[in-house]
Amino acid sequence: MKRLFFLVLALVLMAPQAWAENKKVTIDIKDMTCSLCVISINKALRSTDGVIKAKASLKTHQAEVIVPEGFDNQALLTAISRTGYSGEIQGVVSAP
Ligand SMILES: [Cu+2]
Repeated sequence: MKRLFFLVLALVLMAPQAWAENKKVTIDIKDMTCSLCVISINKALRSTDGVIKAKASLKTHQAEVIVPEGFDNQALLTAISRTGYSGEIQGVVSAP
């Protein structure tokens, strides 16, 4: 009986990690001016460890990046600045 209790406890404690949600980070990138900028920013974001999906848009001058819930958003800004652009986190929402 005691063993069962610990098993249930372990499952309950581990569940949030197992079903961890992703988040969508929207980043303002004001100095993005042409489709080449979009390509290099996409490339930089997509090659960043942990990034699930990334899409920069010239129309909105923003990039939307899907990363795991616990991901350090700063890594995205670092990747962007390495390509010569400057990004600013505009918002973070949870994503399915
Ligand atoms: Cu450009």
